[in-house]
Amino acid sequence: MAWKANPELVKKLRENDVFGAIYDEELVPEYSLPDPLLCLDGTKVTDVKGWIEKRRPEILELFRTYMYGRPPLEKLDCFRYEIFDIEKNALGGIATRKQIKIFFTKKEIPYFNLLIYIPNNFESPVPIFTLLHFYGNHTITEEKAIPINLEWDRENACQYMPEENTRGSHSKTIPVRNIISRGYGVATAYYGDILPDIKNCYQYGVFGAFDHLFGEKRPLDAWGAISAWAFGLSRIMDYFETDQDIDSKKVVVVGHSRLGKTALWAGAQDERFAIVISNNSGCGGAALSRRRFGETLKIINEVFPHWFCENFKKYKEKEEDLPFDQHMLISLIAPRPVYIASADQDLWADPKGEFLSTKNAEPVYKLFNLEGLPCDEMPDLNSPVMGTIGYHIREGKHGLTEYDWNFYINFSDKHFRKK
Ligand code: GTR
Repeated sequence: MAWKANPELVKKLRENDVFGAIYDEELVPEYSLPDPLLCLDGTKVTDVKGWIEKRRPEILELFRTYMYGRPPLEKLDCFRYEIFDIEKNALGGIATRKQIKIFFTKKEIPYFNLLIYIPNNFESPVPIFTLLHFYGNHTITEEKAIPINLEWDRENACQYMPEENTRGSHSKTIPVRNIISRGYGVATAYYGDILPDIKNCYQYGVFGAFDHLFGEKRPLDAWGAISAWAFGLSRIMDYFETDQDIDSKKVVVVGHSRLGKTALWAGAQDERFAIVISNNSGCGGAALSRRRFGETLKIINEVFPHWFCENFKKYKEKEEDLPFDQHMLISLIAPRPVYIASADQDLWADPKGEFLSTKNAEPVYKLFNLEGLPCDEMPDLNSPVMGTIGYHIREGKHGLTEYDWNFYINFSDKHFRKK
């Protein structure tokens, strides 16, 4: 049976709503989705060549110009990294830990620390999951060799030094031992080191380092925070290409929530990511904007004005004018496998809208003669579906859980360990 939102929950959300958000399926406006295969000049793409040479670049350009924005530079000429820790006997001997400082310029800041665990009992190079995280690397495991650094308090827009007792406090969101035992490496970094997630982020992180290249004024399509974080993910990928323990052809990029939006945008642009996974990414991520269900473009742009480029603000309450919708973001990942996951109680992120954009990316996968998403309507709760496109809706709240991870690993096994 197809999943449907719990009417009790809908009622409760409606009663407590302060944004004027839609939680009832009946209130979703009528809309029609742009065709991912229909070019701006009115011609229709009918083969892989047309997709790769014409339509894909066109769609990428639309997302860059009107939504996520673009960085002021194409290539980093002074990218450098410094490996400051290698421990072959990490996590009681099951993994090798590496820590790397990744610098964006010749200067000492900005940089971010990449924490990597590589399984010891599997043949290298290994496939690897990579994701940005909301807190410092020391919250992922309890290992004392992971430095505790300043973090950003999002609410108060200031920095603070986390307490020693926060070591391992977010270990549940990245179950490192489980991932390692399945033969995958895992690499993570704190997103605030790439760019702090605050309205006034412009002087910090990669914006502080590169925005002078724009000249006097930030253009209307200058990168927003999601683009900045996605840029960081691509720099992690640059590093992977230099590390012989990592199979850089088998990198899975994952992200939760705003970092799920980021993983999709990183994966859409950077074709080196072999699999892309979005966990509860919602509005501005996997969910269709035109449904205006839960969080809308108006809400997201007003609460988080720094996430997208200036041009995107024009589409507040004008979703139907967008030359794309989020199914086209997912279609940019084709022919590479992509997995989208929702949570039952996370109506703010519009699970049905996440499913529909996933399903509507399928015509592009079909062009490549690939299976797409093997179900026609929304699957039942806790019933993952996996083709080249995967989808699940699990019970519970907004969050990245061990349940989600188990299926991300199964999905990666399905595609990487094919006989
Ligand atoms: C919410 C935001 C969502 C989602 C989430 C998160 O406040 O409205 O778009 O990204 O934060 O990142 O946890």
